[in-house]
Order: sequence, then C-alpha cells, then structure tokens
Amino acid sequence: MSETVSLTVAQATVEFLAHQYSERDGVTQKLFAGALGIFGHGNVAGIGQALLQQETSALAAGETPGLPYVLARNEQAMVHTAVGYARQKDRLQTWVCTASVGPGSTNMLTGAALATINRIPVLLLPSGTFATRRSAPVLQELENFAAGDVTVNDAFRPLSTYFDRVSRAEQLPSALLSAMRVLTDPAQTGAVTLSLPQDVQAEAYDWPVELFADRTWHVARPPAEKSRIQAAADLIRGARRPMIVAGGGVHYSGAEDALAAFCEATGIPVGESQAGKGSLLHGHPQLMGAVGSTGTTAANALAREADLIIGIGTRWSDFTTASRTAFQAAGVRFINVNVANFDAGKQSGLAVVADAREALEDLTAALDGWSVDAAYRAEQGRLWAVWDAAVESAYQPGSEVTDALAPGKLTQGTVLGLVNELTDPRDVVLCAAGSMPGDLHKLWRVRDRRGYHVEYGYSCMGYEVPASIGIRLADETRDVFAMLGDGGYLMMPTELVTAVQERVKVVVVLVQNHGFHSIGSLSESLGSQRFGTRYRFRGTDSHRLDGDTLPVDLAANARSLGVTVIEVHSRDELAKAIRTAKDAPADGGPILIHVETDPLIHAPDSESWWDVPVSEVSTLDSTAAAYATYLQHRRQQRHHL
Ligand SMILES: Cc1ncc(C[n+]2csc(CCOP(=O)(O)OP(=O)(O)O)c2C)c(N)n1
Ligand SMILES: [Mg+2]
Repeated sequence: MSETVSLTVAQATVEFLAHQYSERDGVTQKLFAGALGIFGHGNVAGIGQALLQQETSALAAGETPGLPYVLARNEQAMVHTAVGYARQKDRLQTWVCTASVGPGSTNMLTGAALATINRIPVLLLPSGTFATRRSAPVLQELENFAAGDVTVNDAFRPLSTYFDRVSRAEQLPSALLSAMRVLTDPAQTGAVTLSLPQDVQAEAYDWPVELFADRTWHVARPPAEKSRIQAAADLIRGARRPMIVAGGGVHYSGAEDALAAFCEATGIPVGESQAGKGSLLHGHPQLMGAVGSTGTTAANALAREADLIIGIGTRWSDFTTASRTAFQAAGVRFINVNVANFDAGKQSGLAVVADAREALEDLTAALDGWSVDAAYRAEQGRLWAVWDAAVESAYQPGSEVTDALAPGKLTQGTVLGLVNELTDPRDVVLCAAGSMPGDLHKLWRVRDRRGYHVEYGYSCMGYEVPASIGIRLADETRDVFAMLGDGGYLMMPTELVTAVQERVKVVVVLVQNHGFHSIGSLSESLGSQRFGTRYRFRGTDSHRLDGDTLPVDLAANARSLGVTVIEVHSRDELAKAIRTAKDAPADGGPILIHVETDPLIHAPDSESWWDVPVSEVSTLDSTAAAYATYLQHRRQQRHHL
C-alpha cells in the first residue's frame, strides 16, 4: 500500500498546483506564479480555505507560499492579468484563477475566450453548484428546463482548450494531469478549465502522496520532418519575390534570432502580424513592419506582388491577410511553419509542422548560399524609407496639423511617438482595442523582442489595465505603458485598485477623445455616419446623442481609486509626464497620464482593406455609397486553394 494523506479536493488541488514546473531548453521554472481570485460561496470555504491554509503554514515556516494569493476586483480582469503574465513569459508560466459559483465564474468566460483565441495558457477554476444537488437550487444556480446536469460552467466548454468537471474526488488526479499536459503543449494551449462543485471542493479523500511530488512538464520543440524542410527549401529557391509573415509563434518559440539570421542570409523581407510584431527589431534591413489591414505601405506593397508567402507561427487572421486581399499575385503559394497542424494547413500551404526556431534553423541550412536578387533587396530598402518618413511625420506633425488642433489637444501619433521616444527600449507598450492597436501596429518602433504587447486575437476592451499588472509582475525590470482609450477605461478600470493594493508600477496613458475614434471612423467608412460612437448628452430637441460632450473626468476617477494622476495639455507636458513616470519608484503603484486627443486625425493609410459587411439595401445615401465601394473591395478577395 502506498502512503496516503487526507486532504480536501481543494487542498489537494492547491498542493498539486504548487508543485508543477515547466521546462524548455533546460530551463525549469514554476508553472504557476500564484492564484488570482475573488471569493464567494463555492470557493470561499473550498479553494479559499486551502489557499489560506498553505499561506499560513508557509509564512509560519518563514517560506513564501507555493501558490501566493492575489485578490482581484473583477473575474474577467483576473484572467487578463494571467494572460498578460503568460504571454510575457513566452507561455512557460501562468496563473490560476479561482471564482465563486454563478456570476463570479461566468465573468471569466470572456477571459477564457481571449486566452484560447490567443493560444495563451491560463488555468481557470470556476466553482460549481452542489454535485450532490442536496440543497438545489442554490443561490445563483441555473435551472435548465430540459437538462438536469447542465450548469452555467458548461458555457466554458467551447471556450476552453480542455474542460473537465470534477464530480467525485477520485477524478481529481486525472483531471489535474490532463490540465497540465494541455497547458504545456505549445500546439494545444489556451484556457484550461476545471469546474469544481462547491461540495466536492470541501470533501476529504486519502490521496497517494506521490500526487504532490514535484512534477516537471517539458515544453516541446518538435522538429520538422526532413522531407518538409526539403520541399519548403525547393519552393523558396524557385521563388523570385518570397515574403515572410511572422506571427506570435516566432516570439513564443524564441525564434527571433533564428529569423534574423534566416532573413539576413536570404534577403527575404518580413511583414508582421500584431502578435508577431517585434520578431525583427526596428532598423533591421528586412523588416517591412506590420502587414495587412493595419500594415505599412512597404509590407503591403511587397505582399501584393509576392509569389511565395512563408507564414511562421501565424493564425492568418483577417487583419493579417487584409480579409484575403493582401496577396494578389497569380499563383501565389504559401508555406506555413507552425507548431499546430491546425494552422499549418491554412491557405492550402505546404505544412511544416514544427517549432519555429527549429524549422528556421533547418531552413537556413537547407538554403545555404541562396539569396533573393539584389534588386529585390534594394526595393525593400526604398519602400521602407518611404514608410519610415510617414511614421516620422505622424510622430512630429507639421504646423498645418497642429495649428488646427483645439487648445490642449494632441494627435494620437504625437502621443505614441513621444512614448516611443522617451521610454527605454526594454519597456513594454500594451494595448488591445480601439484605434490605438492599428496605430501601434503601423507606427510603433519595437526595440526589444518583448517590448510590444498588443492583444489582437480577441481585441478585448478592458484587457489593458489588468494585463499591464500581469506583464509587470512577469518582469519588474521593465516599465509597462498601457495605451488606453476612454472607452476602454470605462469598460474596466477596476484593476487599478489591484495595482494600488499590490504596489505594482504600471503606467496608463489614457487617451481621452470622448468616444470611439476607431468605431466612429469604421462607421463612417461603412456609411453609418458615426452613429452612437460619441460620448454625448442626448439632445433635448434632437432626441439623439448629439448634445454637448459629457462632463466625465476620468482623471478624477482614477485619482479616487488611489492612482497617481498627471494631466497634460501639451507636447512638453506629456514629455515631462513620461519622464516623471519613468523616474517614479518601482513599488509606487500605478500612474495614469491623462491626455486629450483629436479623434479626427488619422495615422498614415495602410492602402489595405478589412471586410466588414455593409447593408445591401438601405434608405440612406451614405450606406448605398458605402455598399458600392464595398463591392469593389469584395472583388479583390481571393481563395488560396
Ligand atoms: C469588450 C469589447 N466591446 C466592444 C468592442 C468593440 N469596440 C472595438 S474598439 C471600440 C471603441 C473603443 O473606444 P476607446 O477605448 O475610447 O478607443 P478609441 O476608439 O477612441 O481609440 C469598441 C466599442 C471591443 N473590442 N471589446
Ligand atoms: Mg476613445
């Protein structure tokens, strides 16, 4: 008989999680940095009691708890914190999120979707109602008229890359082991959900002690099959205008240096997706910057005529392909280097299922001595120079732009440019939704491989503040600058309080433009006249949202939460505020810089498109005109078969 120990399911879960490690390239680290949570019935006496018990005994022994607990303010937000952390750690470390029965748990659904779509590991522990049903229906329990075994936590199933419900204590070991396997699998990772019914959490069981031994999960770097590398090399040798599209997989695999070496040897230019931005650093001769709907004119011009596209670690989202209009050459072919065969098969590409770094090293060797011709390299240089000049004038607009601005307002390009210029290369810029992700994609000059963090898989308003905490906790040697719109701020300012509580230094640059610059422009381009995108009073006569600007004071709002706030009204004041934020103490808590911008000044055009359907019939001239333009763009859409 093996030795056993009596613990509740919750205590066993916490004990197990505290002993998990990930390992890649011989480097071992804890898989879970800690647990984020909000207690209510369902977890207060289960997981909550277990976390208390381990904190108490660790501190009494003069040790740090194996799974330190951090109280968050909103369950969706705490998943964002975990995602921010895990992405900054190249998916090798993450957090556990625990929530109470019902709304506490379903608040995590958006976070689950975000994690799975971005392929970022997080472990979610929603609480379930009684497995025994002995007091059913309990407070916050869903009663489904047609199915007795359904709970609100079933809503996690389509959003999780792995889901299990532990209805009996005996099921826990296999559930935990499967969860770890999926979290550390680079091809399958995402939100992993273990639903823990409230009675089961508190139930005791005699566990074999081996369950709680240290366990190390190897994060694989699968190499490509030799024949696929050979086939890919043959295709590349036969191409005249090949181009790389670098995605998030380049970062997660740590393949940046291998990519740079490959590009330098072959002269193949690189366009980057949002997650892949920073794959090559600003100034690299083959870097053509962002590609697709929010791309640079340089990358998009090359993409239009490329005869071979080599996707590396990309999901090929519509922003990256400009809704399948980016690649226009007749007979254009694709190679997809991806650790997930799901992505490697897209665009009818030649699938190279492998870790990005491994595959790039093999491809570099297979193409030894081969390069694109000198004219193609020179063309890249010319295209980039034109774009870089456009970036410079967005950073430093001329008087024809600045003279037209209302007093105290700046352009968004000025704000991005100053933050870029005055931060350290290693600092992290962060964003998720609004007009800024597109502007950052086009304009931000990335100077460190971990310096750019835009969540554009789910583009979730509200990600920014909680994720900035995760990023800072992941690496306290870097300052984090969260670029946040007023709409995004109003969606979820809650975690500023968590940053105050934990004394986490994050810098929020709040760009106040009184509504949705992004959706306003989109609306106008689709013939919908910016309807419902401005934050205005309802007009007493017009009955529409076209009255005066609302008297919101988000600076005062942030101050009331305990945040240090700096309000700026000029370029010089903004520069000073950024320097003050940089000089602020590392444990001084969050800082918010409040700046007003003009929403009608745009970043330079991408010469690209994004497919958003326009009404086919309408009584509005603006919509009818937009539909005609829409049809023209639709004609450019291609199947890659
Ligand atoms: C949770 C969520 N709801 C809605 C949207 C759709 N959406 C995208 S951008 C945007 C407006 C963002 O406004 P703001 O943060 O002020 O940024 P701005 O567009 O002004 O730059 C909306 C509503 C979204 N991305 N996420
Ligand atoms: Mg706004």
